[in-house]
Amino acid sequence: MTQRILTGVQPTGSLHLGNYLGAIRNWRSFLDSHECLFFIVDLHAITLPQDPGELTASTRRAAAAYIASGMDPQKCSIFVQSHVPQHGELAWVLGCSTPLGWLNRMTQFKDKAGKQKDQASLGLLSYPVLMAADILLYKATHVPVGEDQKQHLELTRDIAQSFNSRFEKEVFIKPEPFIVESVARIMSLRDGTKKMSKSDPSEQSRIHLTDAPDVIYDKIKRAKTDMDLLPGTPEALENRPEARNLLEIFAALSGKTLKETCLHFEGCVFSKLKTELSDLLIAELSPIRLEMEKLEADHGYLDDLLQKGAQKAREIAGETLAEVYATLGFLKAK
Ligand code: AQP
Repeated sequence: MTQRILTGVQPTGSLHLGNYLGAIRNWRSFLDSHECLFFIVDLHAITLPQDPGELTASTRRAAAAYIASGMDPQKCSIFVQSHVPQHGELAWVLGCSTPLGWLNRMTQFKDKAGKQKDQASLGLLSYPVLMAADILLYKATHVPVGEDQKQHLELTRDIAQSFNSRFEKEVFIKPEPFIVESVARIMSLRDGTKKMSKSDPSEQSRIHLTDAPDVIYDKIKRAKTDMDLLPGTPEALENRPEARNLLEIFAALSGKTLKETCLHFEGCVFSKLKTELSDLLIAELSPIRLEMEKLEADHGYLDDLLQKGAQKAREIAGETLAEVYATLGFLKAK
């Protein structure tokens, strides 16, 4: 059976270094070994309010970021979630048999809904059901997930299992998580205890893939640090979240381990780390930024490519949905 990978990012703003190191950069390694479907999850994005104009621009920018980061459109399908209506259709079917208790346990819902649970939308609560539909529609065998999405993938497996058992048929494949252990969670440059995030109100908290070299230098220069010299071992980074974050970013970009990186900077002041880190970031991100600028200027090319990706996705998704509808006993449309 084809090993199929499905993964994506929400177009909720400009992609940042966390999205790149934690997700997109690792997707390249699947291109030659798996059938790859990379999508832009706009239906998920609207679980929180989005500005319409910004959403359109962010969707094209995400597609440009995928391609510029090495997702060769000849080797994978890139598409927008809302271009494939089967996502919403399957989500409804799965939602009809997913117990509310399962959804109420999801920690991301609790985090995002906060104390105002009654004010949170149905979409925010049922987000994991839509995610299950995304994955099960394509019979994805593997899904690269960050630590924060592990619980949602477990729910997807439970939903698949419960549907298959009820109808005594292997309609859905239970997907395996693909956790890239080597990649650390990239934290905010302003607060080493908070993850780097598109929705952080501070622009200084993150490096965008589109940041020019002078902006990168400036953000790294202003990144929060502490008063001590840099330590020689990872163990000594306990309670030094900002130092750990900058060293981990350096390690991820240089291909060194955190231990080797600590040794390299042992006893140094932060400014030395910041200079070397800025140089590394600029070398990695500049070609991506330049390629993104070219791609973003060509809406025709991007939109055509996304249409082709959606066409392929609709073929696979349509087959699965037809199988699901037949299993449920829905009268076949003429
Ligand atoms: N800081 C991070 N470090 C490592 N990985 C990260 N990812 C996101 N932030 C970091 C990974 O990027 C992928 C896509 O994320 P997403 O856009 O779908 O949603 P998210 O995780 O909620 O990302 P943001 O930036 O925090 O978006 P907002 O602010 O809109 O919620 C995922 O694989 C994620 O693990």
